[in-house]
Amino acid sequence: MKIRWQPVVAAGAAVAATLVASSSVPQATNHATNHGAPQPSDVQISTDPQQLSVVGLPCFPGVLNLTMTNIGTQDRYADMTLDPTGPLQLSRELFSSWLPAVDPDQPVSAPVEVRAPRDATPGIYQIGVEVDRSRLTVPVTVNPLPPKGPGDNLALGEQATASSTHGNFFLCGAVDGDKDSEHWDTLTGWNDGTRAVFPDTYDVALSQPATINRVELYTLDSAKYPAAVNGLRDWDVQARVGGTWQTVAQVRGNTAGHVTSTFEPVQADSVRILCLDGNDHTYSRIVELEVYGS
Ligand SMILES: [Ca+2]
Repeated sequence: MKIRWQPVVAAGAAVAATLVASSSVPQATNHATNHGAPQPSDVQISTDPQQLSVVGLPCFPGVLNLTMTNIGTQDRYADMTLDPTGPLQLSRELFSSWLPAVDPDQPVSAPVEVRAPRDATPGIYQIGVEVDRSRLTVPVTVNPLPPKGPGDNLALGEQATASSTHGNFFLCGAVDGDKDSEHWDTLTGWNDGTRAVFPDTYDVALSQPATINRVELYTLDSAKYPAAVNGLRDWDVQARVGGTWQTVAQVRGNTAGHVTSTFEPVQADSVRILCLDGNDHTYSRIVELEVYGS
């Protein structure tokens, strides 16, 4: 089975699903004792994308953008409830918002992260999305776990932590399998949140202790943002061995987009990039961090 590593949300072809439930129901059929309550058809709901693929790794969420639009004539408050099936875990199961009735209609959106645990049975599950009596169903495919044997990237999708993360970026963006800097402005890559303050740290915890001897770091290096101008310049590669961080490699004065650091094999349970400076001296930027064993 081919495993799709990128969340479907990254695909440009994704188009918002739209449902206006009950919109074909004539207003006259609503029951007579309506004390000014909004009609079910007042809120249009959609999700982008319409379906998701996820993998049961801790730092590999799929992201679903939820949208509610008041298409009626009365200001109102709305609760969108999310109902996941099977092993799916959501970062929220309720999205509530005040929805003023304005012209043109003003959509209100919020993201939800969708995860599956490592032991999730691969298959197709779903998330029910509901406002009043309007309902959508979003299919979610849980793909098999990637191999993590010799020669495989041990950092892929594993739990990342960082000293800080800029609000426009995802913590997990540097372990999502996408090392293409041209995707930087959209979804992939980590950017710290403390401008012109160093050091910054980006850690990834391996699923189990492993003998490692190589780290591949992809910093920002695109046509618009060359590494020599905006990439990571100085950093230490550290491995946590027996609970203690050890520096296993050092990189200084880098201007390349891709740097391979090899070192004597160590048995480690985590890898850290200790970011000491960027070429523009503002932010630490990592598009992808890969860890390999011997
Ligand atoms: Ca990435």
